Amino acid sequence: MRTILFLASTCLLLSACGGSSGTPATSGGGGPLLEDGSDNQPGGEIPLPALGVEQARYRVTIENDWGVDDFPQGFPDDAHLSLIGGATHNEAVSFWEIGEPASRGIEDMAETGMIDILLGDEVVPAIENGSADSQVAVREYTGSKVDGVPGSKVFEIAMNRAYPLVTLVTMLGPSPDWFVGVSGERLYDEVAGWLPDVNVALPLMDGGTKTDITPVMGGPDIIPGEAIGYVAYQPATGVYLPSEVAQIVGRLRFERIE
Ligand SMILES: [Ca+2]
Repeated sequence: MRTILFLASTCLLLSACGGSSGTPATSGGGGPLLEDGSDNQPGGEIPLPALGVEQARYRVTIENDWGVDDFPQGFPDDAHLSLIGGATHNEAVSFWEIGEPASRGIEDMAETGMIDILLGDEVVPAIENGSADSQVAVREYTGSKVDGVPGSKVFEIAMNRAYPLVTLVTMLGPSPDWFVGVSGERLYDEVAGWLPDVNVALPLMDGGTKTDITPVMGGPDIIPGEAIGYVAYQPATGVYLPSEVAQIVGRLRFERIE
């Protein structure tokens, strides 16, 4: 499920979204075309410094595809992606994984939408012990999909070559304990250098700490928490159910800009 690439169609979609939000949809393209087909942006921008530079900056676009047309069961009026929290880090730390129980910080993020426990109790200690480089915190909501247009939000992150991974999470709200995100997504590769354009599909995740399975806050706890897994809306039955199959409800795009 990691780096799933959406080629031309997604680029067009993202460009449209960037334009509508007042953010230029320019790209750091111009480097060599990689085997995975990334950096396929048109336009003759100045090439970015290659491979080995220590630092890079990325424009991050999150898209929310959760909308009433595709997910009609009890679709909330105030549907959104909540605060975005995370870290840039190395392989010595992981903040969440499919098949593992949620940490307290991930549980709180998935249940309440807050990111302070994740950042204060998990990311800060990782920074102090040298396994993480920086916190990521975006304290704004991302709207739902309306009339076929995904909600979107754009922000930037700074990367250091010694910490080539990024973890980002945000609650699908309102919900019992559902969230989307990436865990240890790699933006620097020893062979390819800084990756110019990484696109990730975001499945709907269940944090494993609440029993209810409709898009409503709260409900009974599961103690101890179960493994993080997928939950998916079933159009045939009209309800959400735990799933073995990833159902994509959003996307993250990381475009190198410096
Ligand atoms: Ca659950």
